[in-house]
Amino acid sequence: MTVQPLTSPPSVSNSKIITPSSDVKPWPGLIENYRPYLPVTENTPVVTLLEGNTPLIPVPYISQQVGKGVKVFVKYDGLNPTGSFKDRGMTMAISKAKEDGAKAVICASTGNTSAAAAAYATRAGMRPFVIIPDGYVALGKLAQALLYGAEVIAIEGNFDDALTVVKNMAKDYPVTLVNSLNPYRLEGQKTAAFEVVDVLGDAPDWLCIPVGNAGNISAYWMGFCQYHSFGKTNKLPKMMGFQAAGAAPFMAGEPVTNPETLATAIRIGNPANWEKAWGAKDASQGEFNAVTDEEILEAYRILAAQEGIFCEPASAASVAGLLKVKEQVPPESTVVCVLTGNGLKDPDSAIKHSKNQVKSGVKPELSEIAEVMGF
Ligand code: AN7
Repeated sequence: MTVQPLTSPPSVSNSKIITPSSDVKPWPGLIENYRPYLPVTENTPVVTLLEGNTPLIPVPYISQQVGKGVKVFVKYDGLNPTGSFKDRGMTMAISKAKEDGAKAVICASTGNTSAAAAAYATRAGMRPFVIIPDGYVALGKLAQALLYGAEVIAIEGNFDDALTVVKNMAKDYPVTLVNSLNPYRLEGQKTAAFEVVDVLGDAPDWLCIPVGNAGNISAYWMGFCQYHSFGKTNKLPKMMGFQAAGAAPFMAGEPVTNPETLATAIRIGNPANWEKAWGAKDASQGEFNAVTDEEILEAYRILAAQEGIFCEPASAASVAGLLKVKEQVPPESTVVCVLTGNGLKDPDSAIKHSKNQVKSGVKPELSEIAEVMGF
């Protein structure tokens, strides 16, 4: 049998092929990129989906709404491999669990943690178990957890009940807990603060962030403080944490027994990282505040329809919060709002709360379509 020699397509001359310059290196994932700042050794088996390195996007419409020459950016962590910031913590937690010889992991979740745990545990050859509040996990997140191979158990109870269950399971059974009580989760998540500083050249003046279990706000603060101690930033940001009004234990000053919000990701009444988050708020002279579901939805729609950025409702709490307290923002300052999850996670909310709806029942005729288009 003769093998045809490979030839270039005749219309493409080699001189026209653009090759990447040799100093452009592919992103190696956040553990490799920030290895000196993370509790890993050469013996740690790094489990990665090349998470991190998410864009810091300027949002001109929102900047204009705040006014006073304030520059607002969003850290769009919905572009991580499973669509949320949880991948940052999970690459660390699963790598360390694998180093310790774990065969199974467990988490309670409002959805995103379960998707990330399932993906990374599967990749590491471990069994993922996830406990969710029945009926309160967005469709995309559930779809992910199932397809990644998690064993999904829905309980009659809320996230706080699920967290209590998994803490006890991890004590009594051979499963490693990968909720944010696992310290490696926060170690991974702190890299988002590093990335913000690496792009801006310094810390922002404010960091606005949604708060649920309060792990992410604690992780960002750790990251900013660590970079500051290494001389990578001149300043530290004010940490501005926003909870949903119906699930705002930090405003109540005590756990909330029946948290309710359409932002199901942050439908949490008893945050596990309570002390750490208050420490971050106090040390940074920041603030906690609550935003109503209506304010969350308004920010959700503004992000999509004015900026072209689709996040999930819980993520929009950071922008809703900024717009709520915009009078307090110092002139000419730089503000980063964290968008924790991708809008595709929750298609039901998008369709239900969009001002725009499908125009259906239209015949495939030019004149009729033109009329619907307003021509
Ligand atoms: C999109 O997945 O708790 O304050 O179980 O999914 O660190 O809890 C999710 C939390 C914000 C709150 N935005 O972060 C879970 C879970 C989104 C989230 C939060 C979550 P934390």
